[in-house]
Amino acid sequence: METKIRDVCREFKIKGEYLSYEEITIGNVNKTYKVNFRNDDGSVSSYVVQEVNTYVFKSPEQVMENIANVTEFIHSKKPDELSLHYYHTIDHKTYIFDKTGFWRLFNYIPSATYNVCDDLEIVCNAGTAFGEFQMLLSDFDASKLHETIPHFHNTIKRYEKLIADANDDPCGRLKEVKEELEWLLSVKDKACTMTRMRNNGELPLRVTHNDTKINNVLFDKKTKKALVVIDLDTVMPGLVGHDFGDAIRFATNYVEEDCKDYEKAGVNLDVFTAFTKGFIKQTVHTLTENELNTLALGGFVLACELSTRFLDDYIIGDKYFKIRYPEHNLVRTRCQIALAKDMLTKMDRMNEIVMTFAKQYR
Ligand code: GN1
Ligand code: MG
Repeated sequence: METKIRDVCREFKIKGEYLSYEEITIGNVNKTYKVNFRNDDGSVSSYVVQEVNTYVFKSPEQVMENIANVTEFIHSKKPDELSLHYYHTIDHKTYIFDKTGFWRLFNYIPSATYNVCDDLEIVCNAGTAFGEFQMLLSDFDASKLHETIPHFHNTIKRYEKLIADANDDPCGRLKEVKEELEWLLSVKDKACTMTRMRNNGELPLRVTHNDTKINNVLFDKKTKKALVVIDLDTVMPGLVGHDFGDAIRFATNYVEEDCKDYEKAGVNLDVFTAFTKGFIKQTVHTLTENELNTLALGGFVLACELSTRFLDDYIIGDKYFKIRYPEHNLVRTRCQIALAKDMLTKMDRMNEIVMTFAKQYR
């Protein structure tokens, strides 16, 4: 791997003396490495090298085109805001696509990231960052975007795939997951509410981030302010409730999304309140009533959707998500189901919190 990483850096014209590399293990699909170089003046510069997962992203060139367009658009509105800068190769491309894979390289931003966080100031700043991200893109021409993963947050299609793969049962794993599958099917109707509303024209399509985990925001270690929203791979047309919901299902969970003690999974309402405050303050003036009314539901929808995706991947033999041990996708499924169940019991309270901030900031 080291030789490949050094080759990639050379192709991206990185100057200086190569020192070392380490894997950054955050992220469930791409492979990410931090690489360190010594400059001529003795200082050290770090870069991020990423191998994009081409099983997941079938047209990675289109992903790069989307990122370039969106980053440029945000930069034109907020020129002083930090952003990831993708380096160019000798032949002026922002990627290398060869038989070893699809590679890209960008600047490393020293910062703090969180997988779980109960510092309410940081959580509120994350809500602000994702809310602002959405607002900055509110007049972005969505027809310029490639749909890099078709039907990404189409919960109905996610369920259809799960059911079809469970029927095929290619790895003989169905017998282990009967209970999980049964529960997911029992809430299918509710979990598909937002997709149905979208199909009926009751929810507007916007340009959304689509992967709003709190670890996709880089924070200043000292001030706790959000520095930049990263991982723009899945920026596509989508629903605001997807972005809010995905953030909620990840950030408000008492435990990490793949915690083996899944009975500990659940919504921390203080964290929910803090995130909601930041998000609503940014977005409230553009949200429709239907959007507001489905924000909290979005958390449940996304927890169910992720459960179907993790469970489906387990059933088909772990093809999509990186796993660190054989039952990893099953553990992820169980943890998301436990979270979804807890969300059902707290849904009224979550809706009240959304409405309180909506009134306050309107
Ligand atoms: C994947 O790789 P990462 O962590 O950025 C996935 C998301 C899931 C997430 C679950 C392209 O994101 O949709 O919510 O794992 N990304 C893709 O942790 O499928
Ligand atoms: Mg991602």
